[in-house]
Amino acid sequence: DFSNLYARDLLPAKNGEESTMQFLLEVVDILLNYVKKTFDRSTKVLDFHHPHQLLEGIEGFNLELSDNPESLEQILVDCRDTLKYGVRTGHPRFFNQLSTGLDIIGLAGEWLTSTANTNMFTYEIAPVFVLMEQITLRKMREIIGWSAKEGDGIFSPGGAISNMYSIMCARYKYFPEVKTKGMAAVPKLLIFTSEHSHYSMKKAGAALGFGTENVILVKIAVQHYGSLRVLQGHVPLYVNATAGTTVYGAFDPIQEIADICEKYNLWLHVDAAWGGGLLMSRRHRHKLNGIERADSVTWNPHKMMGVLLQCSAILLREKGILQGCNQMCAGYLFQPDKQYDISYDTGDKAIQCGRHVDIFKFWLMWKAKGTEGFEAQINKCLELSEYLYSKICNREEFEMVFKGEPEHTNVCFWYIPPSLRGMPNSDERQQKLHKVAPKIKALMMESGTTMVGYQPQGDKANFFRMIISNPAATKSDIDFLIEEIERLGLE
Ligand code: ABU
Repeated sequence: DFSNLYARDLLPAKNGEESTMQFLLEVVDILLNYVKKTFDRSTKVLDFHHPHQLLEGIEGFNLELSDNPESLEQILVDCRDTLKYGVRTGHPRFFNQLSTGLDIIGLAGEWLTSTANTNMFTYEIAPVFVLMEQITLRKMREIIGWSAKEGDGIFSPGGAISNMYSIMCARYKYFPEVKTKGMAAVPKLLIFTSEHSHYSMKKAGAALGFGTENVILVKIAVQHYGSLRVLQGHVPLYVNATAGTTVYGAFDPIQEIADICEKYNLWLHVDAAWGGGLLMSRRHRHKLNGIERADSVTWNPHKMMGVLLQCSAILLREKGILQGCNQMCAGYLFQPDKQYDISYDTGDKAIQCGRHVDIFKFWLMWKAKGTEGFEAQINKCLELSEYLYSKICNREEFEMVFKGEPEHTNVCFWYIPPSLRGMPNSDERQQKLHKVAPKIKALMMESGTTMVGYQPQGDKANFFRMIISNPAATKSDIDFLIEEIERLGLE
């Protein structure tokens, strides 16, 4: 009975051991139930409520903070409710995002990480995690095809930040004075990226003082890079090639882009946040051929490799740039006269100070699966997307958004309701089609049975983007999703 117990009765309270153990066992029980249900296809993916319903305090779930402490009984109820009204992103029928799944070893790793509750900035306070990060980054560089010894890298809070690091490093490499003198001391610099690249390129352009107008979107075909549109008085600095675009899962031709970067002495970054996982697969890694010619790579294990959020790496071919670019030598953290090799105080490579331990769950998963375990997991997801594509590509109920088999697990399609089938293409048909995916998605969320994303792209009406990155998904889940879209499409 926790109704008369409070946080103040738990450790470090005197005689708090017993109640602490009992309380944590209850929490573990809640978590284990959630884990079991996540994989149970008879449970829903979500129990949807509108924001105002949750804010009003549905079934006693009160989100407001109070001045008085709540009993541990209530805290346990809060834990249950938090999971109850959330979304089970590990459910085999959750296809909404690039990062899905609930890896059990990863989960154990995350629990341990929180228990250790340390900070990645110095070897002094995170000796084991810092070494794990170094070893894992070295392995990733080897897989990219770089000399493992020479490069560098760091885990960052997501792909957008990893991409931002790459631009900072490029700028520092060519114009080191920017660190002390700012953008006024350097020419007007241009960043090139493909039309379908992630919006974080523009975001970084804005945040780093380039200006979004100086982030030039290039059509994916390489001949357009060949005639990079250079504005008068501007200096091209950096080209981003995307390996696995967010919506289509397309791969830019890295070899050809690398040729151009070499010719014009430009920094080549490969945003493989989504596609990087395919490097683990002997069957699919050819899609990233040429990545070894890049100066930097973003690779998010929390996407295709199923590592729990968050886990994103920025990797660099050359050692020293990351440190040179970001180092501030704060005396209270990075004392030069420590008793150990201070090159392991990696925190000054980061733009943040405090840094979460993202490495342990990934390292533990790699230990538990081996490289070949990741390979099998990734191959399976790609096979499922091939299954989905072959299942719907020739049916009158569906229309594919782009021709040919998808390169990644993104399968993009329209559901065509009976009223639009056989109707010639026109503005009216496009306008009606544009409303179909949002309507079905809303019904899907309200029934809670499955989740898949939709979006417009360019002049294309809203279409579904199906993603398979959860190793728990099977053909039966793909069948279910298709049947569900058809069922809801008839409502
Ligand atoms: N950073 C891109 C994530 C997008 C997605 O999960 O759909």
